[in-house]
Amino acid sequence: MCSDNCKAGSTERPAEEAPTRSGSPRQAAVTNLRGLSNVASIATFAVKYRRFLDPDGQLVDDRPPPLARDFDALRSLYALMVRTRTFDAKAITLQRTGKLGTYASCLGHEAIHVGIGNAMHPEDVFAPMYREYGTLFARGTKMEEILTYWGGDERGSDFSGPAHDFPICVPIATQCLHAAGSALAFKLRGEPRVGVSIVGDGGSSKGDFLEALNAAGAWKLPAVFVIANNQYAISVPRSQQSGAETLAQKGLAAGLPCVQVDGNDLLAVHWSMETALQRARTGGGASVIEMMTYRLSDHTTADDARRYRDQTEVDEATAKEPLRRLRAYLEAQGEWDEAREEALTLRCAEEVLEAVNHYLAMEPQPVTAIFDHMYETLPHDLAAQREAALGFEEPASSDVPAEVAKHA
Ligand SMILES: Cc1ncc(C[n+]2csc(CCOP(=O)(O)OP(=O)(O)O)c2C)c(N)n1
Repeated sequence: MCSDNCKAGSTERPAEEAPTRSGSPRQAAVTNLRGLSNVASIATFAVKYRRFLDPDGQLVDDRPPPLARDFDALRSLYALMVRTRTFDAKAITLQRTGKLGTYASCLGHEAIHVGIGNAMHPEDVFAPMYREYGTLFARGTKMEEILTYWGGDERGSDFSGPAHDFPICVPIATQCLHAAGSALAFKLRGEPRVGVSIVGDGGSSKGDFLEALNAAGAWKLPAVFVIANNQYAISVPRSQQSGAETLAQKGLAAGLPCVQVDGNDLLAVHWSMETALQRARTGGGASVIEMMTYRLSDHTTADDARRYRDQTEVDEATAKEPLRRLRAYLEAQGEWDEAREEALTLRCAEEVLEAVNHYLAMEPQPVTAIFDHMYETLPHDLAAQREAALGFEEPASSDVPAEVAKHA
């Protein structure tokens, strides 16, 4: 399915050692600069781009994947995207009102996250970064668990999703090594399972990412490496991160098939994931997928993106966002309407409210909990800190004298 989209290049020497000129003007300039214009290429590469739905929700490819006609599936994927966005908006208001710690929004990334989660099998392993709520929800994680995590409570990492998935990973790109490691284990055990990781455009500059790709290429591991290119690594724009024309091509040096897709097009995301997962599951090795999107929110609630980008840029990106394009497609097919949208909006609001109430009603953990899950036997310096932390423990409400409690 992927052959016309993912063919990354050839390392065979051409039969005729004739002068060739291939690739981009940039490549040609480099070749000429070095005075090598009379030698043959030994490797040429291309990175293909795939989009099925344009920003107006029109099909732009005459060979859409079967999902394009599976309206039950599309409606439920659209519903999950709306649920995710409703959750995201609420989480930000919780942070603004002091009920949640710093939070990383997923606004604009919903097609990527939901598409990945839906294409994966439960037995696959997901190694997330920190904003893939749509994937986590698709895999069974509860909204209150995400809130608990961002509320600074480690119990939130005990997701109801598959227990073999990795927790949220903040050290940039290290999760790619976790996916590669899982994939190595699956290969050694002969299990038809896939390790999947996702990294940002910024994270794709890290050694961890490139090392994971190298291991996956060298050992033909069953892995999929997604780059969610949302155009910014906090305040650093894509143009300042890399001189490469695409980020997908970082996989070429590792010998991996690479493709770039429209990450706001659920059909393209899902198609590319299914293709890569199937390749990995059937012994074909790993793939790299660069999914193009735009971070419509601040980087996190600790950021103010107005300081480094213009509103016009955000407005242009908003016109291409993933929910309105899928809704427009469904409406044009007579598979969605205002009444369905209203009912969905209501359901999502209720579900989010229930999750928030659940989260807010949780009994806080004791202060000492932060010491209790890392070591079997606590090193002496941490044991001393644990002892000192007991002094910060708030008295249980029943221990507080009634007069004090009244004014608390
Ligand atoms: C190893 C490491 N270095 C630095 C940071 C600080 N940091 C947090 S997010 C971020 C930018 C990540 O940008 P990108 O990879 O593009 O992902 P995005 O957040 O845009 O989805 C940085 C540098 C970190 N968390 N880990």
